[in-house]
Parts: sequence; C-alpha cells; structure tokens
Amino acid sequence: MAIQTVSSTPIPGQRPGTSGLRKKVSVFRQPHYLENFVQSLFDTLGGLAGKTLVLGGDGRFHNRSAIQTILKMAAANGVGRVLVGQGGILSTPAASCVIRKREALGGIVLSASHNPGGPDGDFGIKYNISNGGPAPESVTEAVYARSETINSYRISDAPDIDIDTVGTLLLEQMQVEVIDPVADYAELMQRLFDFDAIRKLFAGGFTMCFDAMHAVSGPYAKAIIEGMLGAPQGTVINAVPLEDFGGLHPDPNPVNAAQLIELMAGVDAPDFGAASDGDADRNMIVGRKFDVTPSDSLAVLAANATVAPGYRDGIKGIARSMPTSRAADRVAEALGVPCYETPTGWKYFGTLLDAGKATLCGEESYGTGSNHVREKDGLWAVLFWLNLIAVTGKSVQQIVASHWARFGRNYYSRHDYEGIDAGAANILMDDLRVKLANLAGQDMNHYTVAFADDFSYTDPVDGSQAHKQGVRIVMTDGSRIVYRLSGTGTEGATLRVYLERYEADPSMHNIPTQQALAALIAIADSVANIAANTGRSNPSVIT
Ligand code: VG1
Ligand code: CO
Repeated sequence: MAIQTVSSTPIPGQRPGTSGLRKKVSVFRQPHYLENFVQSLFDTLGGLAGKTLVLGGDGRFHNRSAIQTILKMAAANGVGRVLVGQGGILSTPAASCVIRKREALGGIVLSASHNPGGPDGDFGIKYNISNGGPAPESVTEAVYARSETINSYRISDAPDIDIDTVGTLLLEQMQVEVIDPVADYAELMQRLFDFDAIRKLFAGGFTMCFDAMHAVSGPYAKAIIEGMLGAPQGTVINAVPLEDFGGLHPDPNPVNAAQLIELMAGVDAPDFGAASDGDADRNMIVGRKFDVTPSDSLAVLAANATVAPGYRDGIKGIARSMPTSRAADRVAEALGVPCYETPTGWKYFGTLLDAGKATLCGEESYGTGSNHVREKDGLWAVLFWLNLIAVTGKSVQQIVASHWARFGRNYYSRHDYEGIDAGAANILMDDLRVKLANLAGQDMNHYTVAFADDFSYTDPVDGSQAHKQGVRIVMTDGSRIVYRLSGTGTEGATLRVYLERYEADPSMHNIPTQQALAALIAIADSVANIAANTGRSNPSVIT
C-alpha cells in the first residue's frame, strides 16, 4: 500500500450551491471530478493530522464507490480517524448528530437530497463543520477557489475496505470506524420526546403511515417508529433505501409522495401520515384528507414546543428562511421571543443556533429542525407531531384548525417552474430587479405595494453578509410575492415563486389555497412576465 500523488487540472464549476455541490452522476464519475473537490476541501481545512471526520451518505447510486475514494484520500491526507456509517449510510441529521456527539472536526455527507438518483440521476457532496452544520459560505467559497487552481491530489492505492461490518479497521495510518448509522441518532430522539406517551398512543390503536420513499430515512424510521415506539410492522412503507429510490423522486411533497396522499384521502386512511426525502432532513406531515404546509408545521411546533420534554423550558427564538410564511412570526410574538429571517438554506441557521438565539428553525421547503443538531431533521419533526398528538389527543386537522383560530391563517403556496432555460431565468430576474425601484405605491389587483427589494442579509452573530437572496414584493397588508432561482438543481434553472396572504377571520380559513391566493398569483405572473419569459403558462409543481 502506498500513497500516490496524482496530477490533475482544475475542473470548472465546482462551486457548491444552496446545499453542497450537486451534479449529474455522469459528471461526478468523470475522472478526477470527486477527487479534485475532496482534495480542495482537505487543502482548505488543513491540519487534518489526528483529527476525526464523519462520512456517510443517503445510499444513492455512486455512494459506495465515492465513500471508498474519500476514505483512501483521507488516509493519504493524514486524517486521524474516519467514522463511517455502516454500508456507507448516514442521514443528513444523523451525520450532524454524530459530528457533535463524537466531537469530530467535521463530516462529509454524500447526497443530492431530494433530487432523483440512479445512474442518470444526481449525486452530491457537502461538508459540515464541527458544530454539525453545513459549512458557511466562507468555507465553501474557499474550497471552490482551491478547486480552480488544484494540480494534484493524494490517494492511497489500498484495496477497497469493508464498510458493511461494524468495527474498526486501519487504512494506511488512519483508523476507520464503521458505526451503526442509527444508534446515536435514536438515543438523541429518545431524550427529546416523550417516547412513553407515543408508545401508549400506538398501543391504543393509533395508526400511521411513514413513507420513506426508498430513501435513507427508512432504517431510522423502522428502528424508532416500529422498533422503539411499537407501531405495527408495515407502518413504514418504501423502507428499504434503493440506489435509484425505486425510480421515484424522493421529495416529500403532495405531488411526489402521491402514494401517501392517496392513502390519506381514502376511506381507510390512517390517523397520521408523514414522508421524508432522500437524505431524511425533510418532512411532510399529513392528516386524514389534510396536508399541513411546512410553514404552518413550524408555527404549530413552536406554539406547542413545551409538550416535548426536550423543549419543556420553552424556546429562545425562532428562525425561518425569508420565503417561509410569517405564521411563525405570529407565534414568536405571542411567546415574546425573537423571530429571525434568513436567506434560503440551512447553513444560515447555524450561527443563530450556536449563539442560543433560536431554538426552532424552518423552511417552507418541508424543512424543520432545532438546536438538537445543526441540520433540518425529517424524523425529528414527525416525532414532534406524534408527541403533540399523544399529549393533546387531537387529530392533525384539529391541531392546525385551532392554531389558525388562535393566530389567523397564512395562506401559502410555492409555484416552481422547473428546467427552464437558464439564460431566460436570469433575464427574468434581472428585469425584475430593474423594476423594483418603481413598484412601491403602485396599485395592483386590489393590492398596493408597500415595498419591493432584493433580499440582503447580515448575520446578527458574525456579521457575514449575503446578497441577492430573492426578490420580494410586499403589499401594504403584508401579503407577499417572492421570486428566486433554485440553487440545488442540476438541469437548466428552476424559478420558484412564493405566495403568501394573511387571513385573520376564522370564517375564511377554509378557502382552497390556490383560490385564496388567486389575485397574488395573477400579479406574480404579470410583474415578472413569467409566461413570456419562460415559455410556460403554468408551474410544473405547486406545493
Ligand atoms: C431547496 C430549498 C431550500 C433547502 C434546499 C436544500 O433549495 O428551497 O429551502 O434548504 O433545497 O434542501 P433551492 O435553492 O433549490 O430553492 V435539501 O433537503 O435538498 O438538502
Ligand atoms: Co434533503
């Protein structure tokens, strides 16, 4: 066994997006592609001797081979120890949990999250820092800069090692500890939630369906929901992680999790439904014939946080991404705690969580989490809901309806125009930015624009700044339209249009969402000339 130095040349385009570097599998399989990025990361981190890294992924196609490559590179770069999930498996929240618990320097998570997998699908890599959270932009930009000048990488020529048996091995001088991917995470969940109350709920005949979408939440949900909480076998469906997610799109929204939505709308629907995405950090909560919007879910959990033992002392603050609805702001106000508004992407919550300014965080994109780790956490949200249902004895719909009755309802929807021409998408955004200055005061379709801007953020903890984080048009009654381009896609561009309107009157809380937002939808289309600019008269996905 020897350490090789392999010459290489920079490969353009290795700049991480909203959550890591995501590209087609075919791109990642190009010679030197993964190696260049990993060496750029190691060069940026420096001082790896004696340090521990965590490594795992969502089990998608190319996961196992990428893990072997990264292990051999870590050994060649002098890393002291790598904790790798058995079979190469670690969900994003579990990786965050392990980094924190084992006090690692950081971790490498292989996932393209909610993007499709398989040989023709997507692959991704992200680095998490020692707090367990996604690397901030200062780190990812440094890695990107390094990738533009790299001329060689270091790798051991050792044969592949066994990552399927729990135990410790040596690779060159480096220890490889293959760990149970579920154990540390399950132990943490048990401390946060009232497992006895949830066990009683299931013992009393409460029924549930958890759709793991053939992605990485399967083993976690099986172990915790069926194993520790006693739900019947079969409660978790599509529980075996598959390299291509069974050909499905592991994005838990009502469009992609159609099997679950159909079940929850049927006559024999279980009491509670939930789904999670490729890397298990997203969650969708569904009641009988009733979907909970992620923004409402955050607000409901915040309003009821003290039902869970881990949050019994109350929450210090809430943080939400800018496009996420303001339902959580109303809860924060009622609780007398601050609500922070950050750019899209979990990396912006890390400093607030570390500083103890926020306890719960959420994004409209089916992401909710807390200070228990530094990533959003799908199963955590599901367990929180189970805890809430167990304590209140109410159905999902009753819980949400009483929340609206108390706080009012923030009607909310996101319209995605996927796979549009990237040039056209940039023109649309540039045109919008030009228009911003003249929008304030204009009357549109019964609304008056209060202000319009391109969202900029200054982190209240470390002062770092982020610009161009979404164009927003805010009406005098607080209704909003937000436009931004996705930073996770791998084909063309995706335009996201976020729409929100507040309704205080309880007699108006049961209007179909798209109808309630119809006037704003029309304004959104005409201000940005969406149809003309994108050639699409309708969004491809509405959530
Ligand atoms: C999307 C979501 C964002 C989320 C990100 C990563 O980003 O909108 O809220 O944090 O995905 O989630 P974008 O740039 O495509 O809008 V995951 O579960 O894909 O890591
Ligand atoms: Co995800």
